Amino acid sequence: MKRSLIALCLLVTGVVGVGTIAASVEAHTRTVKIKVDENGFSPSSIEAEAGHKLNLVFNRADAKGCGSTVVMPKYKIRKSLPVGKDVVVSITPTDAGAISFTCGMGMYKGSIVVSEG
Ligand SMILES: [Cu+2]
Repeated sequence: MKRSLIALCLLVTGVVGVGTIAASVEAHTRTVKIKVDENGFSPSSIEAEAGHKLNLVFNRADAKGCGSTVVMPKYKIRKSLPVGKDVVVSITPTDAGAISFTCGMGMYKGSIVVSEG
């Protein structure tokens, strides 16, 4: 009887422990929606922390302007942006500093400002 109670305690502790880890990873992931239209990216400046995952969710509002592609040279990312569809770009910056992204022709500019995690 006492033995099974200890086993139960361990089980509960284990479950709580796993739950806490999952929650903290989740809390350290930042997701930012970015609208792409004829004015460029909004927001065009995004803050992030080194070592924490960042999901940028690009959504092209209309076919005007030239936001059909997003490019992030540092990570060799180049993605098409179909109108009205969420396109996710996930990165985990390792160092503090600025990471730029642009449209396919470099007219629309955006920047990820990474601070020490
Ligand atoms: Cu352009």
